[in-house]
Amino acid sequence: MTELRSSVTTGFTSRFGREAHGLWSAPGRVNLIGEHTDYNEGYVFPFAINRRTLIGLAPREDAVLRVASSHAPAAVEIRLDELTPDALHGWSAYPLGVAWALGQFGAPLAELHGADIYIESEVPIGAGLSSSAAIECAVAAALNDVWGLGLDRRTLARVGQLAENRAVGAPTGIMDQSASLLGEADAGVFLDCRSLDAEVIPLGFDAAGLELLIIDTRVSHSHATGGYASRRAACEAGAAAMGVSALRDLHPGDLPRAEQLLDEETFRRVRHVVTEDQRVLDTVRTLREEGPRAIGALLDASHASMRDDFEISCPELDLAVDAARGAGAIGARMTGGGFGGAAIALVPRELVAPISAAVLGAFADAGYATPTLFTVRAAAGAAREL
Ligand code: GAF
Repeated sequence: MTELRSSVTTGFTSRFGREAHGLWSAPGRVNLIGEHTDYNEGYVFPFAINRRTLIGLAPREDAVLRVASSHAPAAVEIRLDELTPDALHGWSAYPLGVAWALGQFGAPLAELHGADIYIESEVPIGAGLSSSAAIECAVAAALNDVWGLGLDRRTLARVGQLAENRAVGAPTGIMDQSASLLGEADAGVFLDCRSLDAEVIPLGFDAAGLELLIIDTRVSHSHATGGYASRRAACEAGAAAMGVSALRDLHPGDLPRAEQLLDEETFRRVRHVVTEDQRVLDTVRTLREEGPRAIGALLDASHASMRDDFEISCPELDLAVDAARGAGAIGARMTGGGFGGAAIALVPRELVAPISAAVLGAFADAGYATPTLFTVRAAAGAAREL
């Protein structure tokens, strides 16, 4: 983090020719369990990770917002009164979309001063660890502070989601931003995506001698394209056919009726969501009653459901999960929106090296690109750093 701080400080000065007035950061997230349940108003159990996006910001005298990033050669600028989703394109739609979305939540954009913002991130892009939410939440936290808006963290999560839905055009749910804003060290965020009630629950991985291993397949995904939206549409069609406002209202006991009513594919989509909601509840209960070593079968079942019923896995993710499990992982599953990105494996600390070697060997044997492996810890949510 110290290195990232000095890099952002220097980057800000070289892009804008003056010093940043403050630094804010927000983490990426890993989802322990509860996939594609958030937009169905169900349950999720992610945690914020110790990989962060850091931004430097300095207010401006005029009403212009300028954003620059270590990944982009040129800054993008726009007047605050010109902010609309249609005016935003490419990477800058994430930070600028947040400014627009704050306006939708009451920020008087026409009366506010602009700002210069510089962004750097250590959250891998496209790995399913929500580099996008990390940008959105860092910017939301910063503008909320400098504009004196006083919005609470749950509202800021909705701001980030609105930016992603309307400015970026990805029809995603509320999970990633909630994890990035509400996360705490060594704990998961158990979120009811209907009420937005969140409970921070200790994970106990460290005390149990466990590590969470990320296997980034480097198969890249984007949620602004087809697969994610079509899964969401299938869920909404399934809910409508079953006469409920969201799949959250169905329970495993409703599945026989769903099977009779729905076509075969929609039924499998619905079965994933309904059983996944139940697995989140079971994971939280098991964690509390028996500790983290007992949740492996739930992680495994979640992966099977995404592979077979929701069909959002890919051969690389399946191989990562199988190889990790075969080498002694307690449980493993793909994480995030799917169609690429990363798998997670819950592993005894002493097996991190042999499991990593087994995964790398399996990928080499299959002729797949070499995955990136690293462990993550649950970390604190968005914060002002300086
Ligand atoms: C992506 C989305 F952004 C989340 O809202 C969630 O739907 C997830 O995919 C799947 O669980 O990360």
